[in-house]
Amino acid sequence: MSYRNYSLSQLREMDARHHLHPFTDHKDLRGAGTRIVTRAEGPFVYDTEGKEILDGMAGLWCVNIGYGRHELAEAAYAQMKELPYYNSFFRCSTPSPVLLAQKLAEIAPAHLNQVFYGSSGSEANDTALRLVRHYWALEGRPEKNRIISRQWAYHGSTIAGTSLGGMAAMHGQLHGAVPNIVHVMPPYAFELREPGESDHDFGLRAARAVEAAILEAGADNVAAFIGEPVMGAGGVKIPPESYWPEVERICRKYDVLLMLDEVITGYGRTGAWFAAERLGIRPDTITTAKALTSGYQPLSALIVGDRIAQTLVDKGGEFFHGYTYSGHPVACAVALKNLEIIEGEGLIERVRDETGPYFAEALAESIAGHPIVGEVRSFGLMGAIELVADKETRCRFPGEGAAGLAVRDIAIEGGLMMRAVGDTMILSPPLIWTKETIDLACRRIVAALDAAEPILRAG
Ligand code: PXG
Repeated sequence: MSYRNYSLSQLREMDARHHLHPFTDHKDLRGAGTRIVTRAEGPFVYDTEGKEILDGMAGLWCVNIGYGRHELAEAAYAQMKELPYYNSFFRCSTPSPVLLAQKLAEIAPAHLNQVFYGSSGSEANDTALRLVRHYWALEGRPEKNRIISRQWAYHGSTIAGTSLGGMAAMHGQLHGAVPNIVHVMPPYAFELREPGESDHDFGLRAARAVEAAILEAGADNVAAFIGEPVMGAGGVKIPPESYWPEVERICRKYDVLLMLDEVITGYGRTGAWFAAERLGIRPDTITTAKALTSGYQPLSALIVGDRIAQTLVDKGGEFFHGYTYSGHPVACAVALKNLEIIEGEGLIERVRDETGPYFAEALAESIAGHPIVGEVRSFGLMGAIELVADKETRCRFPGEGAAGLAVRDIAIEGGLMMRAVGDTMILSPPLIWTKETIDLACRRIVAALDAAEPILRAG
């Protein structure tokens, strides 16, 4: 039955009655109701009232090729007709995950050549956590199992994802995290840099927090460090250039594996297939999901380095882990078509050479000077705008996060979907955005900031 048989108020009422939403205060939602999005095309989404909204978040950081790409629908349809599902357990395989694994090995850094599939970034990180611990156990060092992560990290919402992540509110509801995971300071200069400290020095200090955690545990007890190249859900926190090379040096020094979570940064967002390339580092695992299919199908791929894969093969023994939908043929067929489009349309080069630099300039020129903006920053097509009450002191508005929510709601009303992380406004647009789309977004951001300012100042 089509949703068109229902009125907007009926849909909203059924939503409220039966649908528990992710990351939602349900009491609050029952009062406010949901915006029901029914259709999308190119860079725009449309709600039931026909309102057109420029999607500054690419869905949830995932719709890299934009909406309405029928080629992906056709790839799914063809695969469903031929073989909708078969598993990859028990010495079976199907063609599309095989072809996709080969493609991922081709585009990933040279030493990463094996792929383990799941359906979400959270699952992929669960796999990554098990795999690095299994690796050290196979190497005869089962006690080398501690994982170092960072405060404000987001690695998913399953128990492993939440435990790896560093979101205090999520940990508060966990009632028992996966043991042996510790969190160190993130490289978030806007709030953590000392007065007079250079970006470079701050980056080194943040990296050395990783070393301190290794030394505290004893290197023989530390399996891996995990981090997002640029923290996404934590607020587009971009590390100083000194950070990642120093983290990598420290990991190598103590023989600690380096796990990169590229669920957001993977597949072009930073102007490279993977941010690892841009940062010039050699991770042992790369977690990917989201833009692997541009969100058209749920699919994740943990891309595994030769060192770990070789041990799995050489030592043997079953790795007791996997999901019904590991290597789902329809999702993998859609991913193959998506990667073909990203490559064929030169979207990565476009971000690297054209829209990424233009996005940075546009934020600096049209947003940074606004009286309630304390900083703008971007990395490829990920951007952040820090809201402040006082530009000089960078003092925030009262009521933590309230300014962010106000600006977000005004921006959506004005036709731009932005996300707020506390008082940091976030953008992560589809890679199909042009310079003109960036200009349009900036006009809508300025309008939202202008409209919000008097309201925020009035308290
Ligand atoms: N790692 C990273 C770096 C992510 O950003 C995940 C893992 C988990 O992926 P799944 O597919 O299990 O959700 C993510 C997901 C937000 C938001 O509000 C961000 C994510 C998911 C939902 C909301 O910014 N990132």
